[in-house]
Amino acid sequence: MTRITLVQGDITRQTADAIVNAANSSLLGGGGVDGAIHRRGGPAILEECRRLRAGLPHSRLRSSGGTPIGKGLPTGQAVATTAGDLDARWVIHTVGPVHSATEDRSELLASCYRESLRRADELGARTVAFPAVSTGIYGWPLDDGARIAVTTVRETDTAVEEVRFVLFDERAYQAFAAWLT
Ligand code: AR6
Repeated sequence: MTRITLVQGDITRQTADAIVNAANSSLLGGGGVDGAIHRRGGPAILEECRRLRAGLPHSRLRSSGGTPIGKGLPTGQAVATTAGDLDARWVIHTVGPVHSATEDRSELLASCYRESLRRADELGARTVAFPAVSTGIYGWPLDDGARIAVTTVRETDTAVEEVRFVLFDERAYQAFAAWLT
Protein backbone atom coordinates (compact mmCIF):
# COMPACT_ATOMS: atom_id res chain seq x y z
CA MET A 1 0.00 0.00 0.00
CA THR A 2 1.32 3.40 -0.93
CA ARG A 3 1.07 6.00 1.80
CA ILE A 4 0.14 9.48 0.63
CA THR A 5 1.49 12.34 2.73
CA LEU A 6 1.27 16.12 2.39
CA VAL A 7 3.85 18.74 3.21
CA GLN A 8 3.74 22.47 2.73
CA GLY A 9 7.03 23.90 1.51
CA ASP A 10 9.73 24.04 -1.13
CA ILE A 11 10.20 20.71 -2.90
CA THR A 12 13.93 21.36 -3.35
CA ARG A 13 14.31 21.14 0.46
CA GLN A 14 12.89 17.64 0.65
CA THR A 15 14.70 14.41 1.38
CA ALA A 16 13.37 11.58 -0.78
CA ASP A 17 14.61 8.84 -3.10
CA ALA A 18 13.15 10.75 -6.03
CA ILE A 19 11.95 14.31 -6.47
CA VAL A 20 9.61 14.97 -9.38
CA ASN A 21 10.12 18.05 -11.53
CA ALA A 22 7.26 19.84 -13.30
CA ALA A 23 9.35 20.28 -16.45
CA ASN A 24 8.63 21.23 -20.05
CA SER A 25 9.30 19.23 -23.22
CA SER A 26 12.65 20.90 -23.81
CA LEU A 27 14.04 19.51 -20.53
CA LEU A 28 16.26 22.58 -20.49
CA GLY A 29 14.79 24.29 -17.45
CA GLY A 30 12.29 27.05 -16.85
CA GLY A 31 10.54 28.84 -14.00
CA GLY A 32 8.60 27.53 -10.99
CA VAL A 33 9.60 24.12 -9.65
CA ASP A 34 11.80 23.51 -12.69
CA GLY A 35 13.85 26.66 -12.10
CA ALA A 36 14.17 25.91 -8.39
CA ILE A 37 15.32 22.31 -8.99
CA HIS A 38 18.00 23.32 -11.48
CA ARG A 39 19.16 26.18 -9.26
CA ARG A 40 19.49 24.14 -6.12
CA GLY A 41 20.39 20.84 -7.81
CA GLY A 42 23.27 22.35 -9.77
CA PRO A 43 24.55 21.83 -13.33
CA ALA A 44 24.77 18.02 -13.23
CA ILE A 45 20.99 17.77 -13.74
CA LEU A 46 20.97 19.99 -16.82
CA GLU A 47 23.94 18.15 -18.24
CA GLU A 48 22.08 14.86 -18.03
CA CYS A 49 18.90 16.45 -19.39
CA ARG A 50 20.86 17.59 -22.45
CA ARG A 51 22.20 14.08 -22.99
CA LEU A 52 18.71 12.59 -22.65
CA ARG A 53 17.30 15.17 -25.00
CA ALA A 54 19.88 14.30 -27.62
CA GLY A 55 18.62 10.73 -27.52
CA LEU A 56 14.94 11.56 -27.86
CA PRO A 57 13.32 11.04 -31.27
CA HIS A 58 12.96 14.06 -33.51
CA SER A 59 9.44 15.11 -34.24
CA ARG A 60 8.26 14.81 -37.81
CA LEU A 61 7.35 18.46 -37.61
CA ARG A 62 9.75 20.65 -39.53
CA SER A 63 10.22 24.36 -39.57
CA SER A 64 9.95 26.17 -42.90
CA GLY A 65 13.73 25.86 -43.21
CA GLY A 66 13.45 22.09 -42.87
CA THR A 67 14.94 21.83 -39.38
CA PRO A 68 13.12 19.43 -37.08
CA ILE A 69 11.23 21.18 -34.31
CA GLY A 70 9.29 19.88 -31.37
CA LYS A 71 12.10 17.63 -30.27
CA GLY A 72 11.74 16.80 -26.64
CA LEU A 73 9.85 14.80 -24.08
CA PRO A 74 6.15 14.45 -24.94
CA THR A 75 3.51 15.71 -22.52
CA GLY A 76 2.47 13.09 -19.97
CA GLN A 77 5.79 11.24 -20.03
CA ALA A 78 8.63 11.08 -17.51
CA VAL A 79 12.40 10.56 -17.51
CA ALA A 80 14.91 10.31 -14.67
CA THR A 81 18.28 11.98 -14.10
CA THR A 82 20.69 12.41 -11.24
CA ALA A 83 19.46 14.69 -8.45
CA GLY A 84 22.76 16.59 -8.38
CA ASP A 85 23.10 18.46 -5.10
CA LEU A 86 19.51 17.81 -3.98
CA ASP A 87 18.93 15.48 -1.05
CA ALA A 88 17.62 12.72 -3.30
CA ARG A 89 19.00 10.05 -5.61
CA TRP A 90 17.03 10.98 -8.70
CA VAL A 91 14.99 13.74 -10.24
CA ILE A 92 12.11 12.46 -12.34
CA HIS A 93 11.18 15.06 -14.95
CA THR A 94 7.61 14.97 -16.17
CA VAL A 95 5.88 17.27 -18.62
CA GLY A 96 2.43 18.35 -17.55
CA PRO A 97 -0.20 19.60 -19.99
CA VAL A 98 -0.99 23.29 -20.32
CA HIS A 99 -4.57 23.70 -19.08
CA SER A 100 -7.12 24.27 -21.83
CA ALA A 101 -10.63 25.63 -21.44
CA THR A 102 -11.77 23.89 -24.63
CA GLU A 103 -10.00 20.52 -24.54
CA ASP A 104 -9.99 17.97 -21.72
CA ARG A 105 -6.34 17.14 -21.06
CA SER A 106 -6.94 15.39 -17.72
CA GLU A 107 -5.69 12.08 -19.04
CA LEU A 108 -2.31 13.67 -19.84
CA LEU A 109 -2.05 15.07 -16.33
CA ALA A 110 -2.94 11.67 -14.83
CA SER A 111 -0.29 10.16 -17.09
CA CYS A 112 2.39 12.40 -15.51
CA TYR A 113 1.76 10.79 -12.11
CA ARG A 114 1.50 7.26 -13.52
CA GLU A 115 4.61 7.54 -15.67
CA SER A 116 6.62 9.14 -12.86
CA LEU A 117 5.69 6.26 -10.57
CA ARG A 118 6.61 3.79 -13.30
CA ARG A 119 10.05 5.40 -13.55
CA ALA A 120 10.32 5.35 -9.76
CA ASP A 121 9.59 1.62 -9.79
CA GLU A 122 12.21 1.02 -12.47
CA LEU A 123 14.76 2.83 -10.31
CA GLY A 124 13.69 1.17 -7.07
CA ALA A 125 12.69 4.47 -5.44
CA ARG A 126 10.56 3.98 -2.36
CA THR A 127 9.85 7.61 -1.42
CA VAL A 128 8.80 10.07 -4.10
CA ALA A 129 8.08 13.78 -3.66
CA PHE A 130 5.70 15.35 -6.20
CA PRO A 131 4.78 18.97 -6.81
CA ALA A 132 1.26 19.85 -7.99
CA VAL A 133 2.11 19.37 -11.67
CA SER A 134 0.61 21.89 -14.13
CA THR A 135 -1.03 24.02 -11.42
CA GLY A 136 1.42 26.93 -11.74
CA ILE A 137 2.64 28.40 -15.02
CA TYR A 138 0.57 25.81 -16.96
CA GLY A 139 -2.63 27.16 -15.41
CA TRP A 140 -4.41 24.04 -14.20
CA PRO A 141 -7.05 24.88 -11.56
CA LEU A 142 -5.67 23.80 -8.22
CA ASP A 143 -8.66 21.79 -6.98
CA ASP A 144 -8.90 19.78 -10.16
CA GLY A 145 -5.12 19.30 -10.27
CA ALA A 146 -5.26 18.00 -6.70
CA ARG A 147 -8.13 15.64 -7.53
CA ILE A 148 -6.28 14.15 -10.50
CA ALA A 149 -3.04 13.84 -8.52
CA VAL A 150 -4.58 12.08 -5.52
CA THR A 151 -6.95 9.78 -7.43
CA THR A 152 -4.29 8.76 -9.94
CA VAL A 153 -1.74 7.89 -7.26
CA ARG A 154 -4.40 5.92 -5.38
CA GLU A 155 -5.28 3.95 -8.50
CA THR A 156 -1.70 3.24 -9.59
CA ASP A 157 -0.12 -0.07 -8.77
CA THR A 158 3.40 0.75 -7.55
CA ALA A 159 6.08 -0.43 -5.14
CA VAL A 160 6.61 3.18 -3.98
CA GLU A 161 5.94 3.24 -0.25
CA GLU A 162 5.44 6.96 0.24
CA VAL A 163 4.14 9.52 -2.22
CA ARG A 164 4.64 12.93 -0.69
CA PHE A 165 2.89 15.87 -2.27
CA VAL A 166 4.89 19.01 -1.57
CA LEU A 167 2.66 22.05 -1.82
CA PHE A 168 4.09 25.50 -2.03
CA ASP A 169 1.45 27.41 -0.12
CA GLU A 170 -1.45 26.96 2.27
CA ARG A 171 -4.06 27.13 -0.51
CA ALA A 172 -2.43 24.28 -2.43
CA TYR A 173 -2.01 22.28 0.76
CA GLN A 174 -5.72 22.65 1.57
CA ALA A 175 -6.73 21.70 -1.96
CA PHE A 176 -4.84 18.41 -1.62
CA ALA A 177 -5.99 17.81 1.95
CA ALA A 178 -9.61 18.03 0.79
CA TRP A 179 -9.10 15.04 -1.52
CA LEU A 180 -7.39 12.97 1.14
CA THR A 181 -10.17 12.92 3.72
N1 AR6 B 1 8.31 23.74 -4.38
C1 AR6 B 1 7.07 23.22 -4.43
N2 AR6 B 1 6.10 23.71 -5.23
C2 AR6 B 1 6.42 24.77 -6.00
C3 AR6 B 1 7.70 25.36 -6.01
C4 AR6 B 1 8.69 24.80 -5.15
N3 AR6 B 1 9.93 25.27 -5.09
N4 AR6 B 1 7.70 26.39 -6.92
C5 AR6 B 1 6.44 26.44 -7.43
N5 AR6 B 1 5.67 25.48 -6.87
P1 AR6 B 1 5.05 25.27 -11.92
P2 AR6 B 1 3.70 23.88 -14.13
C6 AR6 B 1 4.26 25.13 -7.15
O1 AR6 B 1 4.79 26.59 -12.51
O2 AR6 B 1 2.43 24.60 -13.85
C7 AR6 B 1 8.25 25.90 -15.81
O3 AR6 B 1 8.71 27.04 -16.46
C8 AR6 B 1 3.40 26.14 -7.87
O4 AR6 B 1 2.83 27.03 -6.94
O5 AR6 B 1 6.39 25.00 -11.32
O6 AR6 B 1 3.65 22.40 -14.38
C9 AR6 B 1 8.53 24.63 -16.59
O7 AR6 B 1 9.77 24.71 -17.27
C10 AR6 B 1 2.36 25.24 -8.52
O8 AR6 B 1 1.33 24.89 -7.61
O9 AR6 B 1 4.81 24.07 -12.98
C11 AR6 B 1 7.38 24.58 -17.54
O10 AR6 B 1 7.61 25.40 -18.67
C12 AR6 B 1 3.12 23.95 -8.83
O11 AR6 B 1 4.30 24.00 -8.03
C13 AR6 B 1 6.23 25.13 -16.74
O12 AR6 B 1 6.84 25.96 -15.74
C14 AR6 B 1 3.53 23.80 -10.28
O13 AR6 B 1 3.92 25.07 -10.81
C15 AR6 B 1 5.47 24.04 -16.01
O14 AR6 B 1 4.36 24.60 -15.38
